[in-house]
Amino acid sequence: MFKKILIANRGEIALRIICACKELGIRTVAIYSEADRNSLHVRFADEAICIGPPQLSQSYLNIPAVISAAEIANVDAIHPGYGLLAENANFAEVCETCNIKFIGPPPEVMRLMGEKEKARAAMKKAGVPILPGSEGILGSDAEAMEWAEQVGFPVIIKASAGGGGRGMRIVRSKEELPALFKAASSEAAAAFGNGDLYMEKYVENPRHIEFQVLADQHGNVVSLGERECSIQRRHQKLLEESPSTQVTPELRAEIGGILSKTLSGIGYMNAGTIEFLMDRERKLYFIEMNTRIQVEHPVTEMVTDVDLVKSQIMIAADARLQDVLQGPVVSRGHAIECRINAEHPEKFTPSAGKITVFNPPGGTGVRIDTAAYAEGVIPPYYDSLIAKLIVRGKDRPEAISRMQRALGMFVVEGIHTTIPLHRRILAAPEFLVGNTDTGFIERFLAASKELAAQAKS
Ligand code: MV4
Repeated sequence: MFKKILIANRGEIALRIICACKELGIRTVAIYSEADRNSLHVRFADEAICIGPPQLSQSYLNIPAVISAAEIANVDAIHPGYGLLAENANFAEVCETCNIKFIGPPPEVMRLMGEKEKARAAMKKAGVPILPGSEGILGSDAEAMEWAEQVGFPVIIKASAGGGGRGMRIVRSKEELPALFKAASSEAAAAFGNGDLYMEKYVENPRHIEFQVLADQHGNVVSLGERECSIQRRHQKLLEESPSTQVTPELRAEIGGILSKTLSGIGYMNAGTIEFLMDRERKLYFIEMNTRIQVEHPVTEMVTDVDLVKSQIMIAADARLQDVLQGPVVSRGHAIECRINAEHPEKFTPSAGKITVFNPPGGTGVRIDTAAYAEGVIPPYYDSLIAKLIVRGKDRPEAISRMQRALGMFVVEGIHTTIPLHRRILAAPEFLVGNTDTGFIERFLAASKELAAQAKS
């Protein structure tokens, strides 16, 4: 087992990784920027090294600075968390070269999944269902037109280097295709330094459902079921739950089986998330794979009782899945996560500053992952997630009422948060019946606006 791990991250996920290390008896090294001197990840790590000024490019994204810290502290491994360097194959390669274990899949596999068109082709070849669409990178708008007519409008053009919605265009007719192709291509080139595009049939208001897997370094893969993550705004997830109300045990087993075979064949290792879209017929189609631990991993942990971060570390240290899991994975009850962001409630703009009061809720079935504390300052340089409130109940109704009461007891003062928004979402009739496709937030916000206008008149 590793003796010492460097955590190449900050905030709640850095603390989450420190928790896993402490329970495994592994020493921890935090890295931090000048803006994070008073952070809890610095306080709770065994060692901490300042790696630069607040700007991400000069601190948490500065590969030479991160590697220097790892060399000075003489660590065996680096856990990248999510975001930042977590899906940077070059970083994983540098770690390997320096004889430091990168806790994640091999760089080649990260690179394959980072090229969305290649990932799609690999999944198709292995028998994972994908949407009808183009084969290979689109060479020109003329080629795009040929595929679009074969697939049938509406189609969606996506950046192969993309993800998170950038370089994406929905095309509803022949006439608008050339201009949208050009726009997507230049947006992708500017954002990712790569203008490569591919095409899929467009699914109207799909659900976003993702499967969590763990794979060891000996070819064994296990599926830990799905998370439903359709409640998002501007490609930022707000609320996630597990299981999905729309996935039957048969469908879960079918997809789990296909994924195990496929990922074993690809040589996948460590934790991974396979994203699907679900259409009105409740069919699942692969769209992308994430090669990291995700923000919403706790909902899977709550229903399966598997510690995913500890599993990642043990797998990277060459443990076998059977020794990591010590028995079959069984899912019980229902879990929900609300992302508590420091942001303005209506405008969704970041709300940095000092937290004056911080009273997190507790009680049965409640978990909070956070690095926030009273009198702590939320710096303006980083993302706005300040806490994740996760609950588990015996079923969805119990999880919902538990989340409502926990949100009602979560007091944060000094900054604006998404707590009031979550309370309203959880009370929405559409949410209560599980009608949570990717169009939910838009309908919900329009209805809230309507209600507010009526109340005034
Ligand atoms: C789609 C789609 C409809 N049809 N692909 C958005 C981000 C990127 N990861 C994939 N995305 C989408 N791909 C096809 N063929 C609709 C979206 C989409 C979406 C997906 C998941 C969650 C929220 C979304 C919001 C808008 C669009």
